[in-house]
Amino acid sequence: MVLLDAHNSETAFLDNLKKRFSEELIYTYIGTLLISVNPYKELDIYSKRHMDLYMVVNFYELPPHIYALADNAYQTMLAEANNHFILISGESGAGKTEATKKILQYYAVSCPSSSLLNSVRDQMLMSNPILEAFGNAKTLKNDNSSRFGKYMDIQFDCQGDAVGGHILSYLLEKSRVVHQNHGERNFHIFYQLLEGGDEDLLRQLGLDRDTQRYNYLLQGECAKVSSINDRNDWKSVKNALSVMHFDLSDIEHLFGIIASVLHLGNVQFDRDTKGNAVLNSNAELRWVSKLTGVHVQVLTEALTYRKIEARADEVLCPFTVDHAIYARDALAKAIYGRTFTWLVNRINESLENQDSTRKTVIGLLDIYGFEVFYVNSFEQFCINYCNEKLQQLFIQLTLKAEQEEYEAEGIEWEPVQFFNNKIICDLVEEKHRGIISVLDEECLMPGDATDLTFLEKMEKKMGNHPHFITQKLADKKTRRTLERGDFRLLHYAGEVTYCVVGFIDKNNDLLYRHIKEVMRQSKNSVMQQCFSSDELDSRRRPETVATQFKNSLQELTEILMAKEAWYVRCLKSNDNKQSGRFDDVLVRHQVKYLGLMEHLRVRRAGFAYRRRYEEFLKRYKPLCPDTWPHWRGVPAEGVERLVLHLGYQPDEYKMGRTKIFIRYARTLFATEDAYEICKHELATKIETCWRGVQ
Ligand code: AOV
Ligand code: MG
Repeated sequence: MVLLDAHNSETAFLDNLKKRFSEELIYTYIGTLLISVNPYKELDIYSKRHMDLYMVVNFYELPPHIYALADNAYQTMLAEANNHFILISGESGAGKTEATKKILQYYAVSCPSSSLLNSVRDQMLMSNPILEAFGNAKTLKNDNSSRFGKYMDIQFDCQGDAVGGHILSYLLEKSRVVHQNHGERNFHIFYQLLEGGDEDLLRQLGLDRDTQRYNYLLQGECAKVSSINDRNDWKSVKNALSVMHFDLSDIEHLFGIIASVLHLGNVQFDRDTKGNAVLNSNAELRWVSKLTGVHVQVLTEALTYRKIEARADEVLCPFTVDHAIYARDALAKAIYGRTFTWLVNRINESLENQDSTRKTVIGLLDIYGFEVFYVNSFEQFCINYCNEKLQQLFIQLTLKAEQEEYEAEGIEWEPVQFFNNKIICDLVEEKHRGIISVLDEECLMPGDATDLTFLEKMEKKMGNHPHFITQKLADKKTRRTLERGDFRLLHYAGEVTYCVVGFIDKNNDLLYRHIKEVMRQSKNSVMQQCFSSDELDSRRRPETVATQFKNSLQELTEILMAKEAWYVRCLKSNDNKQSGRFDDVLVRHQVKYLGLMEHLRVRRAGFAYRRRYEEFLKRYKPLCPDTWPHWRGVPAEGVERLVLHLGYQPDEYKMGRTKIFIRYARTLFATEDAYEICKHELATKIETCWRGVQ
């Protein structure tokens, strides 16, 4: 059952995964790392009965399961009173978001509870449908693809009660609001509102049920998706908003915003005789005005003129039609993106735990997976960069750290070779030299910078890099054709060709100051909070999108590095979302790039468990008469006495400089079981003594 002791070759490993998958055993362990292969069908393994089962037994005693990993993290957190996180990774559609939900459900349902805290749990669970409605969308890879990154801390008190939570969100793919590729949809919430909203609501919002009436919804030509029930999802979202105690007026304003985005998308412009943009009709803008409470004349001016400040004067400069469309789309993206941030903040207010006593946390990281489309743009560049960072973190915390620890502890060790993707992270993020730096330089250049000058600059700066190719450089490095406007990165998970068109614009993410001032006047309370005066007061240029993202990933890395890690590696079983089909080539590719074989080798040759001598002794000293109640000597010697007394065989453990290393988990579990029995006996003895005294 546990692969660690079974096979070492890639083919044997894959055969094992495939055989298990055919028996609907989608979970497999490598040590404590959990592999999950997407079954694309509902399995009867997530019931309350299953949760109860996994709650009471040791990790390896039942078939591998996501609940076992969740429980192990939870029990370790309780026993050691420290912070943990679960890194859930894998490519788009592999099952990360589903895995995250299963873990959250496990904590919400199985942890001890007091009725007071039940509302916290409900709210934690209910944050999901809301954020998925606003932050997920159908893509070609996944009908419910996360278009933002999410890190959620679940806070526990010292009894193990879930008492609060906090969510950090990362870079929402805002461009989807105004543009979708063929076969993809906008964010779910738009369709949910049109499909599920009652007649009265739609009337108040000036909306028609027909999605085809809205320019922002029709480009993908796939408003209806068989796997998605927008009407039911709408009900879940409404229910979730009420569980989270959103005010009725906030809810009204929230939907007003969603509707105003749809109306904005239908605002069209004509050219007047001077070539300037004029509104084609103001019917749509009147709705935007009604829903936002900004006067229609003011809105019209903001979408057709640019305000230029010249000394003490303000001059209005008319837009061309292209400029006006750009301003309209920028406004729609800004409204949606800021509303999403507002939602996350609002959810955090509900999840916040007021009690200041010490808490420990388990963090869940569910981020957009690696993705390659026919055309890849700035969004894929950011998403794939983020996946490089997570792979780097995984390498640092497992393969590299593990081997360095053996070395530091003086444990004999045969090093395992692995591909370190740091070289690709550096290519993207290095100061002054990486792609983001070059892009920022171009973005900050007044005037002449274009997507093509950005490409040329990259060619100059990183032309020799083994993971970077453009058409100019292609002959030397590869035979595969590239268009002039493309650059290709050789990511850890495969090659991706990016089209540079739009990089500068998307990285700048400019919203004219004039438009911000106008939105500030909104009577819609949510909108007011989204466009703050602080932003207008500040004259500093905001950081570019890529740099903000880079910094937020750096902060995330620091948050995670300070915690104990658990891993779920999700594998996609096939590219067609077909239930029960296991595509050997596809799975082999993922096993390769995720470094699972290397992980297996490191774990196999290594030790499943290690603890500092002091900690090990502190916990298990009651198990040996020499160490109980006190061991006054050197901790390492005490530990040696203890494990000899417990009958550890020489191949089961090694003594390092500061820690004991235990090869097999089963050894530790046997020790843990003995400890539980002993603890129970001790408690009974103490109770008997007390009775005697009384
Ligand atoms: P992702 O989060 O990894 O992709 P999801 O978790 O959304 O992928 O999974 C994609 C789809 O696969 C789900 O909508 C389910 O239909 C199916 N699925 C995944 N896991 C399971 C499971 N354990 N049991 C049954 N079906 C499952 V992305 O967010 O696109 O990177 O960006
Ligand atoms: Mg997801």
